[in-house]
Amino acid sequence: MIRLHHAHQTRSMRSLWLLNELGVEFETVVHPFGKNLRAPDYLAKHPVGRVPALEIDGKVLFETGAIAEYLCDRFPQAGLGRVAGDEDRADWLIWLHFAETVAQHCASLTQQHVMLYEPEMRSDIIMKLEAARLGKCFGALDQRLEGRDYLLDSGFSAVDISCGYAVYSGVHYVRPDAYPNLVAWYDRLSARPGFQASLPPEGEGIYQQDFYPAPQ
Ligand SMILES: N[C@@H](CCC(=O)N[C@@H](CS)C(=O)NCC(=O)O)C(=O)O
Repeated sequence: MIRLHHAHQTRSMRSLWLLNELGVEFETVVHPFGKNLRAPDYLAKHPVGRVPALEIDGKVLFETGAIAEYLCDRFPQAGLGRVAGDEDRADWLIWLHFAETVAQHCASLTQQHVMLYEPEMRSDIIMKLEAARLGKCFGALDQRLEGRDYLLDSGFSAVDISCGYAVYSGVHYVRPDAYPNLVAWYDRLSARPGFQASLPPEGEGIYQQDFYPAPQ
């Protein structure tokens, strides 16, 4: 049995979306986002109490990049990985890991705008800086997507999921209108049944607003 430990709208949505695209059987344990992830039984699965953790083949995997690579190797028939020797292997690795460059800005912005609920806990400078840095990442994705439907020349793969999740999170903080290639790609991704099946039930999740503007 494959079991995914997930919290709605967090990075574990990447692994959930990938599992949905792979079409394999799995179960999902949904955790509330918060201190319960530091309970001893969950810390036995993830050493610092984060999501996702994936139970598979008698092991518990953590880190979305490692999970993506493992699942693509384990279920090659889905064609979402690019193995060593494939001409898109280097690009697959680059965009798999660039997804975390993007997501770290989203995580910082989520901490500022959503988790630090008292205004005096927040930093205007960090909110502005992180939004600007996230915008640069949107620019890099937009540039890569010029003339391409997906991040790789060979078509849709797990790296679209990894970066696509980061953009799902990021559009809560940076408006994507200035990045037309990114918008067209994200529209293609978000229409996929696998993406739709990874969304939380109405009203659940970490975002209470569609958009959190940076302070002026
Ligand atoms: N690099 C890790 C990041 C995992 C991570 O930090 N997940 C966040 C959710 S997006 C988390 O569990 N945060 C809980 C917390 O900080 O308390 C990955 O890609 O899996």
